[in-house]
Amino acid sequence: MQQMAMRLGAPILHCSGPTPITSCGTHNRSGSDDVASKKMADGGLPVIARFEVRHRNYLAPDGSINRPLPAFASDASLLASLYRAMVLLRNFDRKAVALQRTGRLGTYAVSLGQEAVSVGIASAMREEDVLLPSYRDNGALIWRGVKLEEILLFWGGDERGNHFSGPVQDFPFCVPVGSQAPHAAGVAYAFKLRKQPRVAVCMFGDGATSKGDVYEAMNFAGVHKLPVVFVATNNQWAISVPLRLQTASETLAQKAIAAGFIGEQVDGSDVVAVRAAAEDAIAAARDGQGPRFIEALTYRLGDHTTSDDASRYRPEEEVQARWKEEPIARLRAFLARQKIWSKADEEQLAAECHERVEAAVERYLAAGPREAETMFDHLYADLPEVYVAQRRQLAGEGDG
Ligand SMILES: Cc1ncc(C[n+]2csc(CCOP(=O)(O)OP(=O)(O)O)c2C)c(N)n1
Ligand SMILES: [Mg+2]
Repeated sequence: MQQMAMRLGAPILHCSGPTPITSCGTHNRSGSDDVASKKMADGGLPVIARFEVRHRNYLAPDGSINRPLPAFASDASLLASLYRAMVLLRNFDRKAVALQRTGRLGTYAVSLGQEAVSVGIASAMREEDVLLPSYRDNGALIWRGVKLEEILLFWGGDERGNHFSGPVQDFPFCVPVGSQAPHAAGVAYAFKLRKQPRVAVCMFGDGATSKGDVYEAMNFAGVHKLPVVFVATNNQWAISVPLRLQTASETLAQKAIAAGFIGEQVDGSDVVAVRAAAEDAIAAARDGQGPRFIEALTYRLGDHTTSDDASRYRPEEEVQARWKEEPIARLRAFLARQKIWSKADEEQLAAECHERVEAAVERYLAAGPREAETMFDHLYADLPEVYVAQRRQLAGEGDG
C-alpha cells in the first residue's frame, strides 16, 4: 500500500490519530518501543494503530489528466474498447427500459452513470477468474462474453438467460443484496486449497456493505488471506436510502481495514482509475497477498430499477449536478484530447450499437416463452415430491 501510495502520490482521504502518518493499512500490535516512543495521544495513551485510505483518480470530468497515467493507458485500442463497452451498455440499458415499459421485459436495473465501474473491473480480470456480480453489473457480464439476448432472457424471467456464453464458472446475477459475498469467499477458498492462481471478483452496492453477509465474507477472506477482490459500487443510494443513512463510516473502503486488508477508494466515473485499481488488487490477490477492497465512488443517475421513481425521494438538481461527472463524456473528452477518437468514430459506434442491440432484441423475442412447468427446474437437484406433482399438473399430465 505504501508503495502504491507513493507511486500515485494520491491525497490522504482519511486518517485517524493526531500524529503524523507512519504506517499504511497496517498496525503494530506489539506495543514495541517505537510505538511507545511516538507522541502520546489523548490522556497520555500511546497510539497503537493508524490507518489510511487512498483515493485514486486520473481523469478530470473535462477529460484532462490529474496525474501520470498507468501503463495500460498508452494502449489506444484498449481505451477505445473500454469506451465502446460503456457506450454499448448505455444503449442496451435504454432499450431494456423501453422493452419493460412496453410489457416485454420484467424489472430491470440500469447502470446509468456507473458504466465505468463494471466495465473497468471486468477488463482487468482473466478469463479463468470468477465474477460474482450483483443485479446491476451488466457491463461486467457483457465484457466477459455474455450475450445481450441472454441478459434480456434473464430479466424476462427465463432461466435460459443464466445458461450464458460468458465463462461457465462465473456466477449469475445476484438479486438478494450481498449474498454473493460469502459465495465469493468460498470460491476464493477453493482456489487457495487447489493452489490455483485465480481470483474471485465480487461486486455489490453501498447498501450491501451494511449486510452481515458482506462483513462475514470479508472477515473470513482476511483471516484466510483469500484471493478475492470485493468491489463496492458506491452510487450514493440503496433504492431510496441515501449514503448518509446507510453508514456513519467516512468511506466504505475503510471497512476493509477492520477485516485486515487494504481498502482503496477510486473515482468510479474514471474508467482508467477503476481499471488501474482493479489491476493492482487482482494482481495482489493472485500473488497470494490476500483480499482487497475497492470502493468505486459514483452516482446512480437513473431510477433504482424500472419499478422505482427516484424523483419521489431526491431532488432533480442533485441529479443534474452529477451528470457533469458522468463517465462516458469524460472518457470521450480524454480520447478526443489524445486524438484517438473522432466524430466519425462516434457516429460509427452509435450505428454499431444500435444494430447490435436491435439484433439481440429480435433474438430474445424470437426465443418465445417457456413452458410454465419449467418454473420448477433449476431449483433442486432432486425435485421434492410435492413439486413433482405440481409440475406434472402444470404440464397437463393429470394430478400426478
Ligand atoms: C437481502 C435483500 N434485502 C433487500 C432486498 C431489496 N433490495 C433490492 S436492491 C436494494 C438496495 C441495494 O442498494 P445497493 O446495495 O446500494 O445497490 P444498488 O441498487 O444501489 O446498486 C434492496 C434493499 C434484496 N434484494 N435483498
Ligand atoms: Mg447503491
